[in-house]
Amino acid sequence: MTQQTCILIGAPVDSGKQRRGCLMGPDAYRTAGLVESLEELGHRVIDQGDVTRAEKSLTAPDAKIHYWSETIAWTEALADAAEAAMQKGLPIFLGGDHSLAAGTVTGVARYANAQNRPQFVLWLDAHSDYHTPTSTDSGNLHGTPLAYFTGREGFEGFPKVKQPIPQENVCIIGLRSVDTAEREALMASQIHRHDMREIDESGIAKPLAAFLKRVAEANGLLHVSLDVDFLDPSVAPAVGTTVPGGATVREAHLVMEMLHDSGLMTSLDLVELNPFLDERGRTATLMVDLAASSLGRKIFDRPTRSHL
Ligand code: 6HN
Ligand code: MN
Ligand code: MN
Ligand code: MN
Repeated sequence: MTQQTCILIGAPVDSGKQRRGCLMGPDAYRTAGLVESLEELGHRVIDQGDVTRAEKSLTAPDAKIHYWSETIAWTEALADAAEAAMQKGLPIFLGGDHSLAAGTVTGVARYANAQNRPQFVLWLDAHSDYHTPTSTDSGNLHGTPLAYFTGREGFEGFPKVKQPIPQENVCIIGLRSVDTAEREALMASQIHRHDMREIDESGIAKPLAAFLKRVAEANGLLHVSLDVDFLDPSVAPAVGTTVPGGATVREAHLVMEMLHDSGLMTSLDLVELNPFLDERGRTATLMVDLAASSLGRKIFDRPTRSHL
């Protein structure tokens, strides 16, 4: 198995929504044994501690938007941290809510651009997070990062996205809660989207294998953004935006195991964990186990990548 240098980067971002608690995420992952689990797999692990952000006071384009300045400051800080970490190994961003992906994805995309390689994004989530600051009803910016890094409008005040991720390089799996404005924009886009109905009917391996094949053929870099609510709330209760009907423990592990087999994942976000809502650490532990699967933990070795 190839040994990786895993760079752990705490991103205690809590500005993407009003319910507080995601700022405790990075320490919950550390407490649940993330470092030890990855070291046990033979990887080198460097925990860089938590990123900090600047203080800013900017005016939001609309009064309904929550924590505009804080989220912009996090985006700047995390984009820089992500770009720098890509030079050193495989960054794992310990969130923090999903607004952090505005920074992490644009940062890794800057690195990909410098390498002359295309950046791909796998978004594992109940939600599409494809609102713009104009279309959002809730005003919660964790519902917007995918719109930001694909270059949609309405983010003036945020760092300008110089290398937007092409729509066809994005694949969302796990969808079951999409707002009307997001649905219309998604339908008009080239973003690959796979809802739970499709997973129920044809299984989760099929759309993932097709996407991984395209990443491999393009010699792309692959950022994976894992939202806790991709999972069913019965197994992952520690999240503010629970939606019933999510991925099972095995479906989620299969995704991570296939990612490992593909050898394509170059960066990873673990987002939306709210330890304040957890039950004896079970959600944090499951997320750590999923990260371990994506980095090579398996039940038995398999001779070939038969599903690809
Ligand atoms: N997440 N679409 C809803 C909103 O408020 O815009 C939910 C967003 C959830 C955000 O999954 O990271
Ligand atoms: Mn999300
Ligand atoms: Mn979500
Ligand atoms: Mn597809």
